[in-house]
Amino acid sequence: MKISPDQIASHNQKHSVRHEKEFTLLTSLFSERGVDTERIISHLTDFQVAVPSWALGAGGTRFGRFSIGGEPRNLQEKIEDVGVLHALNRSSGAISLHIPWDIPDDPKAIKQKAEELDIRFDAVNSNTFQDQPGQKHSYKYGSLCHTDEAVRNQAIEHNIEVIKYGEMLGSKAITIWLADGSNFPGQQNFRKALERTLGSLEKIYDKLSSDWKMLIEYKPFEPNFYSTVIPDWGTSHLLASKLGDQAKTLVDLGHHLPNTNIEQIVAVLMMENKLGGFHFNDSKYADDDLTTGSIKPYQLFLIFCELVEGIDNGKKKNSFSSIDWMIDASHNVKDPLEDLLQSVEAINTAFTKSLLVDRKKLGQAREENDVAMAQEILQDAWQTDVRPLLRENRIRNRAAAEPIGLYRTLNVRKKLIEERGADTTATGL
Ligand code: PSV
Ligand code: MN
Repeated sequence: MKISPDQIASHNQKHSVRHEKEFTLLTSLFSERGVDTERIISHLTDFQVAVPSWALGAGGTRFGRFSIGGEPRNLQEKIEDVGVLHALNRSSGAISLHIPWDIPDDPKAIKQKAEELDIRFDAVNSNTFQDQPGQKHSYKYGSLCHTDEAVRNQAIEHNIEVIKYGEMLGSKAITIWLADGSNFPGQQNFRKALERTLGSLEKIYDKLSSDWKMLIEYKPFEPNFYSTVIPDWGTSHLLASKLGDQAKTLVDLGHHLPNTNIEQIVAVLMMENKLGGFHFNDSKYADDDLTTGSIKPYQLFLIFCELVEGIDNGKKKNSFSSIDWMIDASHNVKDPLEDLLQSVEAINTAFTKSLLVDRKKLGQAREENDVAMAQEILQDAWQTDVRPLLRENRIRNRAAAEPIGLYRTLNVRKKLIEERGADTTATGL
């Protein structure tokens, strides 16, 4: 399934009158406020969010999984689906692979397919949280932290293999998330488990080329419910600091206890040049993996405010391109492709609004401890309807004025079902 430039052009034609009206109004409001519209559009054009290879099918819970039909049957088809998303919004020009769910058996062909669709490979993810058929040692009691050196070595080898796959495809980072931890008090020696994890990570880190990053993800609970070896950003940061400059922390928005101030974590990590990447999603309770921006869009905006602050004003060299922007979500009831389009739109919305914040005025309000004014300044940006700007960015980049609208007009899901069948199941969780 491929969306043609003609289909996009005729869709955009239908939206042109309304769009012109809305965009002209917004730019005139912006020029009164001294906002540089072109600067924002150029940031938006450059900003690409990677789609997770494991989120292109309908997810589920341990209670059940309801297939959407037409799910990609292999990696080639997953890349085609990302191609559909990217054609619709021109903001999804990357894919993040999970190994062994998505082993590139023919890396050359996969790379070529991705290049044709203007898609690059973002971080590769290792998986030592599930046992694979025929695997010698089990990860039931942990992987990189395991008490048995043979299990640790198997997990280390797997991570090194993942780096090799990534190298073949042009990835520049490996993301490591460990399910390692304990379910009951007394089960694990916390200090020894962390020391063993560090020792294992050192062996993987040694295999990184100089232009690669190791992204260390943290999570407070699940699947272990008493302790996890890397429960929080502090522990991830500690490991990343001990490992070296190429190791960084990855912030998955769902990996925090309720009401954690994630924007503050982002600010501190940026201060230390240790923010390596993001897994965007949203949640009401914890790792719900819901559509980004569906529950706490204001929090997302505040996170982006810190990102912009850290990039513009940080003493250490942070840049938008030095951070890996990825989605990590699961779709139980929605069409995953529509859901991903919504996530990218929410991310771009928060990003755009954060660029509208009058940083000079905000700095002044902070210096003067004018708390109400500081809030007014944030609200001024937050309350602005930036949809015409996002649409303008898409139209200029030959994407669809209204991505979900065109997706539905073209009956993409129906066509995918005709092509692939109604009962296909994509690999992933
Ligand atoms: C774990 O909850 C996680 O966030 C990690 O990033 C995994 O790689 C991914 O989800 C698996 O779905
Ligand atoms: Mn994640």
